[in-house]
Amino acid sequence: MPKIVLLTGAGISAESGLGTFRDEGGLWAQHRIEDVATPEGFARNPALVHGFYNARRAQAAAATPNAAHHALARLQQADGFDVTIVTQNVDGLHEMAGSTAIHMHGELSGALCAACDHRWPAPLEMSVGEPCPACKAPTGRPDIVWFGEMPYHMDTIADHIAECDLFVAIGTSGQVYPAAGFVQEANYAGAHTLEINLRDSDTSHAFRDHLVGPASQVVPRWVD
Ligand code: BV8
Repeated sequence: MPKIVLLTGAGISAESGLGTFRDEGGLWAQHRIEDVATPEGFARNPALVHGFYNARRAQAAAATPNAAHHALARLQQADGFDVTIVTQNVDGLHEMAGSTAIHMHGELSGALCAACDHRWPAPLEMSVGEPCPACKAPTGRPDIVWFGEMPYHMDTIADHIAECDLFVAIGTSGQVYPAAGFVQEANYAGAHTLEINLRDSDTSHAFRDHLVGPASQVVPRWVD
């Protein structure tokens, strides 16, 4: 059975109204990465980081999957293909559309204890000194992989890519590692590679095929 690995980035959720990071006016134009997406930033000013993720958690809770998410769910449920979705996104829209996905950068819906590594469903608003339900320490943080932290499920992802016949990247700028290196791993594995994006990314050169346009239009056409 043909094995497909799909890597999604913020661009697949853009038409669900969730801001991307590096497009015009994106999240990294409004906030310094060092302040809101690093462990050092969280140690320095936990209230600022909780505020950043509380706002994104509320936006994600109000967002709905778009036609691209739904098309990937159809593909994953179709007979005849073994489809793995690896997402850099933390918004939960793949699951809301009926997919299962590997979340390599964590999830807005999750909370993590910095002291004992316990995980639990995050409240809509997390605050400084959020108590861990397991060890009771005031060390709750968003269950998000920040810069300088090891993304989740890397061994599983590497195994899927090593065995895949087709690797498709959808809506990612190819600027953040290790995700940006996955296409090279797919090329080494002899897989066919396809990039779906509004425009060229930093890794477009490494893909054999390209489909250009908004994900909500291009992905359903490609899937169906
Ligand atoms: C690691 C948190 C090692 C979640 C994110 C120096 C010091 C430390 C590390 C490094 C360093 N130099 C390099 C690194 C590695 C670093 C890195 O890659 N830095 C970059 C900036 C150079 N990576 C890391 O730190 C990673 N960890 O290396 O650990 C290690 C080893 C041993 C032990 C411990 C550690 C961790 C990376 C994860 C960081 N967390 N975010 C959150 O807040 O959401 S990354 C951040 O960027 C987002 O999570 C996002 O997932 C990721 C990628 O962004 P994209 O999804 O691609 O979004 P972007 O806005 O960039 O692009 C949108 C795209 O969509 C565009 O191409 C656009 O054209 C397209 N688009 C827009 N609209 C549409 C569309 N396409 C189609 N349709 C549309 N409608």
